Amino acid sequence: MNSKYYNRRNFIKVGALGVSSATLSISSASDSSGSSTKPIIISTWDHGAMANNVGFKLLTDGADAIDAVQQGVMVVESDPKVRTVGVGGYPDRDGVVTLDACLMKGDGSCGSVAFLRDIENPVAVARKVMDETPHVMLVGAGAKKFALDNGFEEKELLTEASKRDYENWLKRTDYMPPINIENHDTISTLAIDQNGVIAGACTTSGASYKYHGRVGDSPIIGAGLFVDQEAGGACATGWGEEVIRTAGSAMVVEMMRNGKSPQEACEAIVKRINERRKGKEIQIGFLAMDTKGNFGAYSLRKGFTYAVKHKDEDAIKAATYLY
Ligand code: SD4
Repeated sequence: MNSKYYNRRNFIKVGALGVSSATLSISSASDSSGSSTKPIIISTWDHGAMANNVGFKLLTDGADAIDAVQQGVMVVESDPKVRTVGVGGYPDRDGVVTLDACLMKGDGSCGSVAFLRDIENPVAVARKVMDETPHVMLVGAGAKKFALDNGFEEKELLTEASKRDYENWLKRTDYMPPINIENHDTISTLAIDQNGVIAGACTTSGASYKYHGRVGDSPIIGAGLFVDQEAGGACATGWGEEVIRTAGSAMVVEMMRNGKSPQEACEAIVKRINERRKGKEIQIGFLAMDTKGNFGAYSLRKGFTYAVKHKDEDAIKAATYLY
């Protein structure tokens, strides 16, 4: 589906919007934010608070959820201090930063790019794919050409810090990607706007020191992200191969459609993944929200955090977990 034929709105520019460091509390996981909370925005990890600040301001100003999630995650993509997304992301094992991103609306319109090089904001390219093409996904050189043709500028994504880390990694490894609980931190965001429309976005530099050409779950609609206006949305972070194998986010949404709460659905998918692969060495986290704004989160291992923002709450929470 192509949103051009749906409710296409003008792209909202928020260049003047700063990212304030809101006072955030760490609290334990919450199953729910009450019945019918909107607007609301939730994002993976502590850096999700940056995305939430920008997205929530847009939502309260009346923006569409798809614009809020996109603009929110773009701030994280552009921040070189976030080493797992966009500029400054860890490179692959050949020293190249390659990015994966997608976004999706409750009506099924979606766009995605994968294995994209040299572009600061892959999620904005994914938005163009959604709005301007009859396709869902562009990858690699084709995605880059599409971006350049549409006015995106080429940018070196490998920062000095990432280059230094890569050179150190080369010295102490066998040129094999690490499989461990630290190898993650994708930003995935879900939002409901004032009209009750739900949307999500997901963007990452993927698993650090991955094989050149590897694509994770994050840009795959149904794996790293899935949103449905009737059932809700879900997104993932962590070792993407397991999320792809289980069609993770689509599965969570289907479980919600069949009556599970967001929290129960996140727990069920993580337990299913664990049954297949006793993955104590990996981390996987899911975040889900139903169309009333009830949300849940659960991870395989301790340590998964997520940020929540709505009129009554601005917090970073610790997800409950299996191990
Ligand atoms: C992936 N799910 O590429 C992503 C990893 C991640 O920050 O969360 N990266 O498998």
